[in-house]
Amino acid sequence: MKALEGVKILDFTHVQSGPTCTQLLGWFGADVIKVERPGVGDATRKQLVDVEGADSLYFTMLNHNKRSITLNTKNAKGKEVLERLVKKCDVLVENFAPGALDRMGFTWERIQELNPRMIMASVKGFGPGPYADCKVYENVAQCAGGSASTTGFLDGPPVVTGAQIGDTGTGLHLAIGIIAALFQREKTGRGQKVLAPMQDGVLNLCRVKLRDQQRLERGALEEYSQFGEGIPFGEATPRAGNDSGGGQPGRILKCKGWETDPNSYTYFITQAAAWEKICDVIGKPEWKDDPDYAKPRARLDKLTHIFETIEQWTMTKTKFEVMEICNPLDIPVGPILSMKELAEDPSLRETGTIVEVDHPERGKYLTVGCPIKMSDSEVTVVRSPLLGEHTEEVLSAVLGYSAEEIAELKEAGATEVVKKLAAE
Ligand code: CAO
Repeated sequence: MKALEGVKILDFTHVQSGPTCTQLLGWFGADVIKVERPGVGDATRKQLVDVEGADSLYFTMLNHNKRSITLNTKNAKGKEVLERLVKKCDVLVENFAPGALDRMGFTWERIQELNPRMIMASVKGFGPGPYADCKVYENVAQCAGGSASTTGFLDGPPVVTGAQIGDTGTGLHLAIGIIAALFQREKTGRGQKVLAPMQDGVLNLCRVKLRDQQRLERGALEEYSQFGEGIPFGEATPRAGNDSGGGQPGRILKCKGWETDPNSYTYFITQAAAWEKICDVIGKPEWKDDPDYAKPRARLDKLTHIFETIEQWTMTKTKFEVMEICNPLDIPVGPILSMKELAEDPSLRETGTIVEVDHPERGKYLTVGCPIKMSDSEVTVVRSPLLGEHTEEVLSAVLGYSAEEIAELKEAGATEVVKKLAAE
C-alpha cells in the first residue's frame, strides 16, 4: 500500500511546474492520468531532443509513474470524455495559461457541478493582481519572486540560479496544497481550489532575503562581505555572492586542482562554535586568543582576510580531503559537486535518488527519483508513458467506454489511434 493509493489525478499539466507536482503524487501512489492533445502532447516531448524519434529527457524525467491519454478537449466528444474524467477523479491539476480552462468550458463552477469533491489545483505565474494574465516561465518567476535581484555578485548583474525554484519549486508547493486539501476533504466532504503562483513560491524560498530587507532598514547587514569591505549598502537587499545566508559567515574557497577543474571548490563556514578547531586546522592557533580574531563580532570586518587565509590551506587539499578533515571536527564544509559526480555517486544510487530507467524508445537513462523517503510508502520509478499509450485502457477500465464507443470517439476526432509498442 502506498500513501496516496486510491487517489485519482486528472493531470492536465505540461512543461515543468505542473508535471513535477503530479510526478510526485504518482510516486506517493496516486493514479495519475495525463491528458494530452492528440498528435502533439506535452510540448516538452519534442524539446531538447537528444535521441531522434524518442521522447526527450526533458519530458521523460518529469513524467514518470503516469498514464497518458490523448484527448482533444475542444472537440464536443472530447469534452464529454473530460466530463467523465472530472466525475471520476479526486484532483484536477493544471498549469495552463490563465483562462485556458474557462475557455475550454471547464470553469470552477462547472467542475463543482460535475464533482463537488473535486480538488482543482493550479500553477499560475502570478496570483490575482496586475500580472495575473501573464504567461510565465522559470526565469521570469525567479526574477519576479526576488531570487535574481539577490543572486550574483555585488558588482555584477542579477543572476538566475540553476535550481528550478520557479517551476519545480512551485510544483512542490502545489503538491503540499493538494495533500492538505485531500486531508481536509476527509472531514468536510468538499473539494476546493488550490492555487500556487510561481512568484509567491519563489518569494517563499527567498524568505531570508525579505528578512534582510527589514534588517537593512535598521542598519548595515554586518554578516555580508560588503560590510567588512566598507562598501555602503543601498535601499534594497543586495546580491551577496557566495556569502552564507545565515548568521555564520561562509564562502566558496578553492581546493587542490582548481586551476584545471572548475568544480575543485569547497564551501567553508566559519561556525562560531568551531572557531578554535578551524584555527588549529589552518595553522593559525594564535588567532584563538587574539582579541581581533577570537570573537565572531571582532572578525566581521576581517572576513575577506580570514577566508583568504583559510583558502591557503584548502588549496593544499582536494575538496573531499577538506570534507574528511573538517567533518569529524564539526567544521561545516561542503564539496562543490558536479552533475557528473552526482550521477556517479554510489550512495545516491543506493537510496534511489539517482535511478536508471529503461525506456522502449530511448534505452537506459538516469533520472532523479523521489527525494522524499517514507518508511511505509515505497517508491518505484516507472518510465514515462508514450503519447496516448494508455488511452484505450483508461477509456475502458476507468471510464467504462465499450470498444464501439472508443472507435466512435476516434472517428469523431476526440482521440487518436495510438502508437503501438514494438519493444514491449
Ligand atoms: N486539447 C485541446 N486543446 C488543448 C489541450 C487538449 N488536450 N491541452 C491544451 N490545449 C489548449 C489550451 O486550451 C490552450 O488553448 P487556448 O489558448 O485557445 O485557450 C492552448 O492549448 C495552449 O495552452 P497554454 O496557453 O497554456 O500553452 P502555451 O504553450 O501557450 O503557454 C505556458 C505555456 C507555460 C507559458 C502557460 O501555460 C502558462 O503560463 N502556464 C502557467 C504558468 C506555468 O506553469 N509556467 C511554467 C511552465 S514551465 O516553465
